Amino acid sequence: MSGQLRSWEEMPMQFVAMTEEQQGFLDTNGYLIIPGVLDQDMIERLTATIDRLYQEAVREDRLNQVGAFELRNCIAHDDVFLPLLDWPETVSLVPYILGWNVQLDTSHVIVRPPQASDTAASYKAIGWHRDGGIAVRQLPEPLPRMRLKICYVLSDLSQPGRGNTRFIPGSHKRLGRPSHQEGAIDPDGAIEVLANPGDAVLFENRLFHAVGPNLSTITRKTIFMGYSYRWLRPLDFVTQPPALIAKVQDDPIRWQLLGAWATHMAFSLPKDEDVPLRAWCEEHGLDAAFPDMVRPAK
Ligand SMILES: O=C(O)CCC(=O)C(=O)O
Repeated sequence: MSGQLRSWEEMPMQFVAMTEEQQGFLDTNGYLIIPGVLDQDMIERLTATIDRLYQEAVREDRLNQVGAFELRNCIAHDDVFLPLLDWPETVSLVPYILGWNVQLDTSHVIVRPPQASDTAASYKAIGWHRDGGIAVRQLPEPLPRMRLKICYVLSDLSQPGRGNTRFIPGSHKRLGRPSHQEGAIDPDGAIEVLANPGDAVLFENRLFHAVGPNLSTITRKTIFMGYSYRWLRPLDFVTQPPALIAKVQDDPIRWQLLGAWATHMAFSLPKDEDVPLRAWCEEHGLDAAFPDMVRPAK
């Protein structure tokens, strides 16, 4: 590990409180933008690594069918992604939303290079969907909130048309697919998410989202880190490589977030040693603020 990552190794997850305003916005809209969470040094290190991985993929003809670069479970590919596992300004918010019984369930680099200028405005790199794969088709509605993603923005997405993720605010609480007027590019109420390098965009699994064309000259670079209840299966891996878990074995919360366990029923009836994040929540008063969500009866 580099010197900078070693300092992260030595510091346990810091607590950053979620404000009532943030909680209210997320509850109403299904997403939340947290500005400026990555410092310039982190932006540069992540970008340099993603640029290298992207160039390798271009050389080896590994872009996907829409010309984008995707790297699933990126946290197992390069140590530069490891600090995002418990990045204080964002991951501190996860227990407010899902409680302490959580894991990382995806870490996904997505790079979307500029597209041909004659690409239709209605083009979608990914169509409108909720997150969770097959689960969201097999579960009856209304769906529960089960997962959330934190998108770290590395390139300038402050203007629309740059391959920005699109959301339908409020769609997390509605039944069925969003209404869509005939001939309209997007369903009613759709927005393009605008964000600057270093910003994080948190959104929950029920929110309808899609990706439009990148008609700019800027290559869109993003990392999606997902968190969910530990009794759900992860999205883009089965279990993390033991060598990766070994890197965080001295930090109980990182160990939990990477999906490690201590007891044989850890995922259905966790004991305290399976879920050290529980003690962390208690230490920071989250059990008092959210008694049902954060600290169900033992
Ligand atoms: O914005 C993107 O590139 C894809 C986001 C998305 O659809 C997802 O993470 O499920």
